[in-house]
Amino acid sequence: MEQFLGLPPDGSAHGPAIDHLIGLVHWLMLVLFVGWGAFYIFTLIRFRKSRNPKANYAGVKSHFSNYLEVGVLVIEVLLLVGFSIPLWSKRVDQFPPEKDATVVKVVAEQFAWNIHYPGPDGKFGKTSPNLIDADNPLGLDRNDPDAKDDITSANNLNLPVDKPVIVYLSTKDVIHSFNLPAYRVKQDVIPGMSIPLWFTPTKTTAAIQEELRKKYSVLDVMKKIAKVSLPSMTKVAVKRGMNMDEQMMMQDVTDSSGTMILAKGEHLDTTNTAKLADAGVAEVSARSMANLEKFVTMEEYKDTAGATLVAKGEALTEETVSKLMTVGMNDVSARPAANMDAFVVMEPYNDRSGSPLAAKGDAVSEELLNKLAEAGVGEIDIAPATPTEIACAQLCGLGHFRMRGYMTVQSPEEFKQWFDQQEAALLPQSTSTDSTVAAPTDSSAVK
Ligand SMILES: [Cu+2]
Repeated sequence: MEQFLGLPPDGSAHGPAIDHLIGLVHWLMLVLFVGWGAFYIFTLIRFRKSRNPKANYAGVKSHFSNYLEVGVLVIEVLLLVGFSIPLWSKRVDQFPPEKDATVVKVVAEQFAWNIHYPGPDGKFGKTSPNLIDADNPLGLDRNDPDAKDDITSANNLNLPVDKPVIVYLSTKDVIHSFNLPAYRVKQDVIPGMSIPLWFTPTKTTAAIQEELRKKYSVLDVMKKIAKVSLPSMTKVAVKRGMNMDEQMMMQDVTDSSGTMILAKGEHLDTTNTAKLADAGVAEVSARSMANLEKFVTMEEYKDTAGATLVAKGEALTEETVSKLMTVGMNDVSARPAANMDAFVVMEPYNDRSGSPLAAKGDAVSEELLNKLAEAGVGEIDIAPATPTEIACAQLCGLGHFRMRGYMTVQSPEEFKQWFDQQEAALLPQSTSTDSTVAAPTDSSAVK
């Protein structure tokens, strides 16, 4: 059952038990769905009007349905008491001792995850809401002796594999939900509370990425080649309040005194159609730009002097389309964009002469796909670029989709190396006046 549910790969010690329970619940639901569905169809046929012209007010006399309902109840109680509650109690009751675990605080905010490590002394430094600013989202008091060695990072959670992790969760604003799909962790984060959770990662991010490795056909992508006609110029009748956002103006419109009303390149959205209507303009020249940016070029296009105008593999954005029009192109050879940027190649690839095209871990960009096709590479091994991440499982505001953290589970050696690097980055802050090297690399790449 678990294989059919499309669950993400599982890299935690408690994960198999959770997946097993999810599987059992789905089995029960499947049996109920088929059972009740069959019963419903049976009653429709058995008690149809033509066979039962008169309603029977006495109804069913047998106790069969009662037994069935008690049976369902027994299974549900069994799932709850036998599987769910023991699993839950193990998560909240039996915390490992802090000295044997990686302890980290995670403070959520709209829309980021602030990570706080206690440093080698194992003590979290004091934090205060009064110290919170853009450079110090945690409000960490660096003057506190316990805070001197604390590591902070935004959206980057690094953990060593095969060692329990204790996370203390809190939030600065609204309710968020800390979700590590690949480690079967999900916990709501409530303002004003510090909620602990623990789990043991048993697989590194690299191992999970390897598990998700799959073949991807470059040939298939390249086969989708098509002739795309660049939009021709049309006369568009302007009506107030009309939204024709995909129409791009191909002329400047000025009033009688020469003041610009609407410039070439602007789009005919509701505001702009109103402007034109106000000025009494009834018709303009425009081109429809709808859906063109979903295509990428399959050839290089040059201007009359022979200089590259648009390179191979470029998206047909407004800019590229405008460029192509200046040299009078009407058709271009293009293919639908593959949108594979969230994937990386899992092996290095070379061209025919042996010089490298892509290293392991390079993003599967449109440019790379073109290069690979040119070099005759028909199939590549790919995997998601970030197979382990922190998601927010709570619709916490308009920027919710931006609330994405990266989680890297590493070997103990790799983790130690990362940890030491972070510590070394903290040192100059207290010993030298050079403040440019003070910030740990991770925390600067936020928001
Ligand atoms: Cu959130």
